[in-house]
Amino acid sequence: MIEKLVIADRGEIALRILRACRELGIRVVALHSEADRDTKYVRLAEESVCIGPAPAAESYLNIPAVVAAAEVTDASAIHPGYGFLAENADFAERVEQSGFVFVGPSPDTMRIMGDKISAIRAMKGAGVPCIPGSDGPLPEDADEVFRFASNIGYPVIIKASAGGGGKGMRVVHTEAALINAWQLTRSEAHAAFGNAEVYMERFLERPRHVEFQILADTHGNVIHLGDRDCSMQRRHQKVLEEAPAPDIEQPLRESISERCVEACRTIEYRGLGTFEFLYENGQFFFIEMNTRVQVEHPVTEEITGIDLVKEQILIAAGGPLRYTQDQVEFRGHAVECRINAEDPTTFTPSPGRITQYHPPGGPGIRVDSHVFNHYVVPPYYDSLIAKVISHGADRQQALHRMSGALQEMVVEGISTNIPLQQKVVGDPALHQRPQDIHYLERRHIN
Ligand code: MV4
Repeated sequence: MIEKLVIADRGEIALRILRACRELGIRVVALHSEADRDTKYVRLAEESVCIGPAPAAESYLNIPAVVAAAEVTDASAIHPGYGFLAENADFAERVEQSGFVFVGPSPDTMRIMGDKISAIRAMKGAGVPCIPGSDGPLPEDADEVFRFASNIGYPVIIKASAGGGGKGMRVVHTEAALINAWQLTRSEAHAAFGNAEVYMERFLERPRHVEFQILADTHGNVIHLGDRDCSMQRRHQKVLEEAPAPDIEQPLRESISERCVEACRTIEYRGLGTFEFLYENGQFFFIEMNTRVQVEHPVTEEITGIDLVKEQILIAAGGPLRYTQDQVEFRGHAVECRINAEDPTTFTPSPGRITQYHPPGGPGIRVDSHVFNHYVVPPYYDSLIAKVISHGADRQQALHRMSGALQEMVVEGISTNIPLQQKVVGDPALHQRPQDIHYLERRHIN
């Protein structure tokens, strides 16, 4: 068993992981930059190590400093959280080579999923439905690229294989625009990722973003924990997530989750994983797989009652899954609102001192946050300061409880997106039906 674990992330997820460790009787080493010295998770951790100055490149992204901190504290495992090094296969490999348990899948699996072409190839091969496309890197020859596009049918999207999460992609509506877009995406990909490889897919115009959560141990057991709808986003930053994804036919939901489970068996996946899909006209299309715990994991925890971070650590320790698929029960509906320290009109970060902090509470309300009265939000990192999660018997109750929670919540001294979240949660169109990935930017902002 793991006796001491290093948390290689900051903010709310560092506190979330610490709490899971406390339940498991695991001692915690909190790693922090000079800017994060006075934080709740550093205070609550049994030990802490300052790994460098405020800029992430010199602290949270410094692989030798993170591994050295595990060595000097004699820890046995490293949890990478969801930011910084969480999906860095080279980091995972260094962690394992240094004799530590990496809380996540194998470095080889991370490498496959980090390269989007190889991820799609693996998933298509394992029976997961994918978007009609080039099924591999685009060739160097312009005529062949034209042929690919006309076979797929316009509009198409060109994506960098090393991209993901919205970086390095371009939509092409006409043959006239194709070659330019192809060359531009290639050179951007080369500059941004050092890898010019791009692929092509049919562009889906108004899909929803629906993802499936799976859990796999090292003994061949795999279960799924249902799905989440994350379509409410702005510039690839999720704003509101919910579970289960509304208005999906139950047989289709079950068939896709079974494909994901089967795919995990095929590739011998280990740990917590998320299959991201686009959902349009009653069909699912795989786009990417995330190999980390995700920001929105609490909505799944609320409807299943399963502690995903705890399970993730137990799997890393070599334990068998503690649930069979039959033992997973889905109860009600959950919604998460991400509360960011940002200007409500310009969306620029709003760091500074929180002078008043009153988190909401009551039945069906959970708040995951590392902040407190007089906490200073540093300017160096992302602007997430809290996640408000509501759980109810059904979607309507979960949304209603969320409205009340947002009204109750007080954060003063800095600007937050609470007013925007209130508008989103009160939006009649969202109550009526789940919306597509472009809805928020069309209807609420910009
Ligand atoms: C797409 C797409 C439409 N058609 N692929 C953006 C992030 C990356 N994970 C994949 N993305 C998209 N891929 C095809 N073939 C639209 C998006 C997309 C998107 C996807 C999920 C969530 C938000 C999004 C916002 C803009 C575009």
